[in-house]
Amino acid sequence: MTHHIKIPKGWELPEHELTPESIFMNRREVLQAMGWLGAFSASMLFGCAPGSAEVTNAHPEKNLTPLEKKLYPATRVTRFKMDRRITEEAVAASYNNYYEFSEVKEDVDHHAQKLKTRPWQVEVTGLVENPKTYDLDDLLKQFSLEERFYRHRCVEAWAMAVPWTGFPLKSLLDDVKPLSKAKYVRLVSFHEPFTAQGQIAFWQPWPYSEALTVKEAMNELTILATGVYGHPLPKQHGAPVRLVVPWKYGFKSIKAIQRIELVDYKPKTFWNTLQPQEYGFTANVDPGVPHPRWPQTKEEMIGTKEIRLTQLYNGYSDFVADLYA
Ligand SMILES: Nc1nc2c(c(=O)[nH]1)N[C@H]1C(S)=C(S)[C@@H](COP(=O)(O)O)O[C@H]1N2
Ligand SMILES: [Mo]
Repeated sequence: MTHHIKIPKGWELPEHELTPESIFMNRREVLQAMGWLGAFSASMLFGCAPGSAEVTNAHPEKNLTPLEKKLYPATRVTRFKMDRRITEEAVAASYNNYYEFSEVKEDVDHHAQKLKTRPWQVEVTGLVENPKTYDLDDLLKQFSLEERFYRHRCVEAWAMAVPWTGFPLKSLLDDVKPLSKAKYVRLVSFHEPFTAQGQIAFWQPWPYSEALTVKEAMNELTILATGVYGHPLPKQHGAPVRLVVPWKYGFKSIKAIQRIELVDYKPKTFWNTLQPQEYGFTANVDPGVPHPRWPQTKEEMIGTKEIRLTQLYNGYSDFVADLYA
């Protein structure tokens, strides 16, 4: 039985509660802090950075390689029940959090096209028996892709339901064989301040990084996604490979991963370093834990604006509750 908890319209979240992830990241602040560049205008700074004018392999979701043409769309797995309508693709693809490119969700899809996502390698290193660097194509060939419908809940109180294509992170970890002293999996995104204008904020802990316990990383819900809506990821969703951990707030699901490191200490992470009171390390979706800026007992679906009650572990208790018992 599914739980259809639908709250009447009119309970919609006030506009001011749907403000961006952080107040730290507006371009004006970035420029003010860079007083030594006062002679340059914003357009000089952001328009003339090497490489930024050139759009490289834009729209990987439309320009499939022969290998990708064989692999997409992947077989759908129905084990993960969906209790709501899937978000429209165009809505999910034009409302994104990706602070490397813009603090304005509606602008991310445009700016993110600058990232060169081919060729791409993922280095898996640290406390493992077989450290290994995978080309994206190695990942696609070695691990079998499947499609899963997952809910996504951002700490900012917006939510979506999306068909990801990917494979369990566990398959990759089994391949490199973590040593028993490895306790955490640290995931690191790219660092290209000349491509990603948000990274000009040098006082922030770039590159974006996240971390899970090894147990969380091995959970069957945890996937590395290479696609969405039946095709490779568009850049704004984190091409060419991102994490998806659907029982945690969205910021844990790090995009454009370049390095995965097994470590024996609790790593520092991007948002937790910037604002620890607002972004806990564990970040399990929990309507019982209030947030200073956003309501956590309810959420608004992007596109339809439907309001729903937020569920503990985002509704994935059956899969993860025993991790925290
Ligand atoms: N590298 C990177 N990954 C990131 C982010 C980011 O700013 N940079 N934002 C996170 C946040 S806050 C959310 S809600 C999701 C949004 O994923 P989507 O844009 O595919 O919906 O990505 C997460 N992954
Ligand atoms: Mo988020």
